[in-house]
Amino acid sequence: MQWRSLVIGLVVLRLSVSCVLWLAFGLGPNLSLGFNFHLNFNLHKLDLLFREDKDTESKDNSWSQRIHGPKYEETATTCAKAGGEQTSKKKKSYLRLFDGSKDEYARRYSAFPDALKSQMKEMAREMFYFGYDNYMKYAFPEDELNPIDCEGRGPDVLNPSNININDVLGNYSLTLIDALDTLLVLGNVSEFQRAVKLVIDTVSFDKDSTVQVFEANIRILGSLISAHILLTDPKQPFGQVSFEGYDNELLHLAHDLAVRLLPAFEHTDTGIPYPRVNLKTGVPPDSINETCTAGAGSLLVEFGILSRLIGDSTFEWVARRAVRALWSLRSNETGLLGNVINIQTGQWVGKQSGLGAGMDSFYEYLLKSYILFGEKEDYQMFQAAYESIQNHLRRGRDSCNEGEGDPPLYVNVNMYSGEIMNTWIDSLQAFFPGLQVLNGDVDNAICLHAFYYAIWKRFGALPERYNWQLQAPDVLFYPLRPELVESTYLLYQATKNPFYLHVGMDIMQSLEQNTKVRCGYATLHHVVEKSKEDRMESFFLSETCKYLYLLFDEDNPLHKSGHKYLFTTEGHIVPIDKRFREKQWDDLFPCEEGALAEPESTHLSHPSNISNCNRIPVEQRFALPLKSVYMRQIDHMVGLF
Ligand code: DMJ
Repeated sequence: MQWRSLVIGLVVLRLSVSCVLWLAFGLGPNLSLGFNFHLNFNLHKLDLLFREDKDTESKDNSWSQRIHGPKYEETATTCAKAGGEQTSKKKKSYLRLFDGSKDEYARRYSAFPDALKSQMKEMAREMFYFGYDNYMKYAFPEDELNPIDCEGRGPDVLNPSNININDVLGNYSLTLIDALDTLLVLGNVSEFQRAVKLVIDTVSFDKDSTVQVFEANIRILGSLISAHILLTDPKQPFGQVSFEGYDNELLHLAHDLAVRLLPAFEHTDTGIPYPRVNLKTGVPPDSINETCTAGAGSLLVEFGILSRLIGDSTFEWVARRAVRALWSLRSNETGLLGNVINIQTGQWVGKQSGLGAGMDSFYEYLLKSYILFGEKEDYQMFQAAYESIQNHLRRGRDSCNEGEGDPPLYVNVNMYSGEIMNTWIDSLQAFFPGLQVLNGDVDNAICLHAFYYAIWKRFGALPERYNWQLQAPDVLFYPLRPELVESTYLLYQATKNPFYLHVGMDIMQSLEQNTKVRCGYATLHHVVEKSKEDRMESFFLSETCKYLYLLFDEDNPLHKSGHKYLFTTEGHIVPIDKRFREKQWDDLFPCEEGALAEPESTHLSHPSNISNCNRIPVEQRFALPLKSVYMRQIDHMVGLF
């Protein structure tokens, strides 16, 4: 209790100081405990420091100007002048403030000994088993483990409108299914086989459960087909995984589930699916007609693989129709999509365009579908979407590792006007650097990742929403999400820079320190106070632990077998296999034309089979991925010092 009083005391003190400063100098409130009020990331003030003696130079790259326009900049100037010392040091560049011979960043992140790597690998393994074993002991066959009370959790039958729980939990042993391929990544063939048999013997989808189509698809369907493919792979790269008597039961289960999801695609005027179905009875009569872009448009990877495995185009057809419908409704002006749409009218109900909640995996699956199936239209859509994102969502300096200006950041904008809608970024957006790596844009990936890592360092977690202008979380919980570690892993694969091993170690240590409880790892209710909720989401085992383990396990068969694997949005592994690229049926949409106009111009390069490592300049491979001056800048901007 004492530390809590101390923290509360500090917060009160901090608020009082902020208040006084706000009244005296107009510096604005800042909830940071770091007493960094001299630069509180009110961006207009920060920009002033970049001016140096280039007062006449265009500052197109500053967030504040691109966010608020030049008028705002003028007002801000007056405001910041009242703020004190910075403007009097007009000749001093902001970046130069951070330059110096003592580079503790380079020292801290420059090497990662092999012994430490092995230790971290073991730590990730133990983390997984602490969650998994306790789930099996206290919760199975229920969906999730309540890690504080050491109990199982199923759907909230007493409160059907509790979608936070009921969208995901379907009374189908969710955590066990979601964890299947992580067992193989950890090399535990016998437990994988035992788990597969348990699933075959105990799981049925003939349940009166209303679940979200998207969640059932990525967590259950995706895991079943991934496990099936790994089991039946003739090369058995993960060891002798196949077992006698396996008769494609996982594939049959996946098929059965997919058939139960199909009603979502019926009676919709646009082809965009309903968000939820009851596994027994189909779309509930009181279903809403609104869905989010990611929910409706991220089904193609799993549905496409299923279709190609069983030779029935239905699943791919409905998923592809939904993607095309969403795509055709993008703004003519910006090329952007909104985040919520009416599935009957095609009207955008949510006009916010961003990279996080409601939109994230839509972009992800355009590129991943292309990589898996080789359908040109998927890449054309991705390419055009990426260009719109770079044009309208990206703020900050042009180059991650060069020049002056704010660090690049992707903001939430109105899909039609491109105007900024708020000043927060969400925790889900931390997946985007991983997608940028996959697209060969390692430079941008490095910067965005660095921003999220700085937020992580400040809170020991990622708040669900972080307000970059206030330097404070807007939404405070952290449900053990994997996105930052996923990007960290993919950036390490692309660069092999030890910096990313340090990031992984930091993440793992914070998880141990802040989220470990009696029977597992618990959702953080409040990233500042570190209070907890009694919930361990299934993606902690399927993604967070998997990516952490793989980060430190360079010799994993996934890296060494010679196969190339793709991670689904739930972290399930699927081989990039010729058989998924072979056409089994004629064009799914033979008579339509023009649904997918070629993007007018593009300077984006096609992903190639050249290793991403080769795209990193040699000198950068042995230095920090982001120059320390820029790392300091970001750390400062999130209130770390
Ligand atoms: C997971 O279910 C998936 O990663 C999904 O794409 C987004 N949300 C969670 C993890 O945060």
